[in-house]
Amino acid sequence: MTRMTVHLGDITDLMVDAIVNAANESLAPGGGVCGAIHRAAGADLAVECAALGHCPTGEAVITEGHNLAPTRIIHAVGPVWQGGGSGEAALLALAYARSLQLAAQKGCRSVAFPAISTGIYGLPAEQAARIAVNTVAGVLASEPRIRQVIFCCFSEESAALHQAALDQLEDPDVQ
Ligand code: AR6
Repeated sequence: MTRMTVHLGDITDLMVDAIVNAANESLAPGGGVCGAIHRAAGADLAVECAALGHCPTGEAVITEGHNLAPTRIIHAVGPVWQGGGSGEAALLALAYARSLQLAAQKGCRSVAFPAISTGIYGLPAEQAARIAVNTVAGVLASEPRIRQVIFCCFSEESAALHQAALDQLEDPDVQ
């Protein structure tokens, strides 16, 4: 069964149980995919995020989907690139893993991720794609409740990097 796929497009167009937002620690509406999600979800999303207040880097929180088709939005805070020696890889992996944990807890069986931290936060796209795919594969191997994960990429380059990382996975059962 293919549980992980790559999609090229806008994450706000996807029909899944939950989409993941590449958020900031203040959970404020920002630019990039975060801006797109807040615009599509409507102003009530910012109100709900403000009530939650804060999310540390490497963690995630969950809100309603508001005007979006997915019933939930998972706000994951990836690291800001500081050269690679500040735990960025581990923090990015944690943000993916925590997002899936929340999705499973809330009964979301299909989840779409953007390429967290590879835009404004500046992580190298190839390294980030490998971390994303390997982390998700690792979680799915012991998390049967999540049936489908989509890596929603906004450029052909990003999609190719995620597909290459998927192709390199050793365990075909989680692919
Ligand atoms: N659908 C899917 N992917 C998208 C979309 C979209 N509509 N728009 C952009 N991307 P970024 P970060 C891709 O900068 O690096 C925000 O202000 C984009 O091409 O959105 O984690 C937050 O509030 C890139 O590959 O997130 C934070 O302050 C990926 O999404 C900060 O930016 C992530 O780029 C987070 O920075």
